[in-house]
Amino acid sequence: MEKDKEQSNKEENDKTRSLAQHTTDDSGQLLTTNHGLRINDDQNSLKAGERGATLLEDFILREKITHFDHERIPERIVHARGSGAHGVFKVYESMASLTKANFLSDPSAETPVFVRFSTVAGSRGSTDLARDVRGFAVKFYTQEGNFDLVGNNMPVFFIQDAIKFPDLVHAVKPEPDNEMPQAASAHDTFWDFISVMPEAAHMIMWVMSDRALPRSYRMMEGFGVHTFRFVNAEGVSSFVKFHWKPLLGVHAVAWDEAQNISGKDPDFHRRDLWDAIESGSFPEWELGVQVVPEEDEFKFEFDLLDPTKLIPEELVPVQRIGKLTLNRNPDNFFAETEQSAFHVGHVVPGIDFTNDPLLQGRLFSYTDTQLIRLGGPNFHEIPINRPVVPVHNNQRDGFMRQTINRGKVSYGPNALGNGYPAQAKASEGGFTSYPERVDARKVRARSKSFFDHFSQARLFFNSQSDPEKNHLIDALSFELGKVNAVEVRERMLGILSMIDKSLAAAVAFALRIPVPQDPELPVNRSIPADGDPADFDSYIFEGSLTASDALSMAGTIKEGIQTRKIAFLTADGVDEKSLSIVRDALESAGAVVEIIAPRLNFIVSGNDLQIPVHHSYLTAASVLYDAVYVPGGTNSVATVESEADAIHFLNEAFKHCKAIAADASAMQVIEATYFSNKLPADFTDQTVLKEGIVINDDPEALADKFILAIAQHRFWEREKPRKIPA
Ligand code: HDE
Repeated sequence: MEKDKEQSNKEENDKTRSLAQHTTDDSGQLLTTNHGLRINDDQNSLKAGERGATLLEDFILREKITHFDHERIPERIVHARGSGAHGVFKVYESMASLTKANFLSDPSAETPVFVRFSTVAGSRGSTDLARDVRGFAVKFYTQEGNFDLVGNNMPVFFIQDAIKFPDLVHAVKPEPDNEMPQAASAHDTFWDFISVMPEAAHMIMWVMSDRALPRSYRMMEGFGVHTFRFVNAEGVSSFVKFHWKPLLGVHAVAWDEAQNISGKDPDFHRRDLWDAIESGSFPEWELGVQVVPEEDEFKFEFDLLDPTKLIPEELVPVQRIGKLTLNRNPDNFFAETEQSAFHVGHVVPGIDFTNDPLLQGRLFSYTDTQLIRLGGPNFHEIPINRPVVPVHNNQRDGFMRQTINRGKVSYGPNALGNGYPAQAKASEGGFTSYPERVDARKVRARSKSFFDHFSQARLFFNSQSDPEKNHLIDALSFELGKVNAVEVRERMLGILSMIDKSLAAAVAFALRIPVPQDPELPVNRSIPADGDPADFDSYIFEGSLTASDALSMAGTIKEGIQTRKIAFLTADGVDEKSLSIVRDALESAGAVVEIIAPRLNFIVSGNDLQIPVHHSYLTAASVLYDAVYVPGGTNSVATVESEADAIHFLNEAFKHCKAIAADASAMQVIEATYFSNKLPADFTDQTVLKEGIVINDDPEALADKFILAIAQHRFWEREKPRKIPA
């Protein structure tokens, strides 16, 4: 059923995107060279005798090796590691009162999209589970041309001006002398830079929070970050912030877990996205907008043009205006995901820019980077980048030109070509920039309205639940613990103390150094040129909002267990009922159950049935699952109890705060874990602990409670007590 739906979606997408697809299918075909010559022997090169030297004449060998030698292209300078998927977007109701963008005005239109998720700092082959920002780039193939919403999973950014981007990236990338560490911000140069960039304070809170460790790409939010403009058919503009809200909620893994996943399955997020789409569990997000009328531009305590600020949802609610569904995996990673080229400057009529200085710099960067990465100016002709509407202009030639333009005329205006291609009037969909009034001196300066660097960092910290605050403190203690230069740690404590004194004290406690008493704000252009760095108090503003629920993940959607992965720890002799009743219940609720046993292929149940095994203890690991269950059956339970890997599996699941269930007859396995002595003395086999442990002798009752527990995602309360006083 789901497969049929997927197939029809695939056909629909293929149809809509037929212009953009150049697929090839080799099945049943004979081997040829790149120029169509059929190849008779692809196993042996041409030699002077069977044991002789290879001949230069062997054009087939040379063509093949040359192509291979050139198979790699430069990886993206940032966001090198990523995964993509195709899908569709549909607006719920016409947004025509706010924007003339066609794809946001017609609820019956299904716009094909390609989405690429990424980490930022790591190389193309690095782990998915690095502590990092995630890219969330969406290409809408609209009937008015491509619109790229090139966002992140965090709503703010490190810097306020594009001119600092190369510095930020040099600081976070592996250090230049020894190329270490890979895909990690926990090193001296990153924190040195941050410690003298107070404007990064807010973003640092996000990157040190669990948002930097998503459980899945399917379970993270997306943000356009900058304030953009909507412009309607009457030319009226409003400011807009874009959001993506995942229908599965926003969930993260634990830091210890993330580091383990990086070893056990560095492709964890890539695999998760791929598997969900292959199985028909299509990931979905709602597109949200926060709209601010033009006349309210100066109504806020922060500047709408400052990309280190968000608009709290309490001040401007997020309206959900449409849905994105990812329903098709790419056919070829390189051709589609790797060659996809996004650009914030790809807009359609009805969407326009603001003067956010970070956005303005990005408008230059994205085309420039594709020129080097994709080898020339014709990257828009690569199938994944082509619009679904035809392209007509007088641009010609260049490396790898695909289009065969007919005729003599490649200029305009022209008379020989009857004036075509002709400019489109606004009424014909021609793009006109919003005629924002500009009357100013040319200056290299920052607006004073950008100089509050701490109030929203504080808002974020204050909005976190206790476990989230603990994680943030642990993350800062970890990262600064990996920094060798003590003065960098000290300067960072100074920055933290400007955000929140108790936060700074908790990190200082872990580092065992005092919080500097009179920290100075670094002398750079993050404070007014005539400002006194020693007078940092004057740059510490109190925002009027003290907390915002939307900034915490604690209150996120916790309904259902669709696509959650559950491990069953088993062995020969398993009680078939205790296994299959729970498995069937979990699967009917949409979860994915995997049977783990000492050996592969199958186990034999107590009643002599063969049950397929997905993984042995060798290839499975607790960190790759959301929850774990130990079914009954005397021999199975005895084997699992004596299997060190199985006990480790449960211990890790407990440490990472996951739901754990066991048939009451498997209690001896639970007793072999380190957490058995944490269970209360009055623990009975009918109890569902608030910590998410379910033991029951009735598989049906157990399954019901287990499903409720898995849906909670994590029982963070199991962790150590809070680190900072209330
Ligand atoms: Fe990017 N960014 N960026 N960025 N960015 C790139 O373009 C850049 C920024 C984002 O999946 C590059 O094609 C500058 C903010 C995503 O292919 C490059 C500045 C946000 C992706 C570039 C920023 C982003 C990129 C590298 C500061 C969130 C991956 C490869 C002015 C709103 C897109 C490429 C994909 C990629 C430049 C800041 C998001 C070099 C100069 C803020 C999701 O052009």
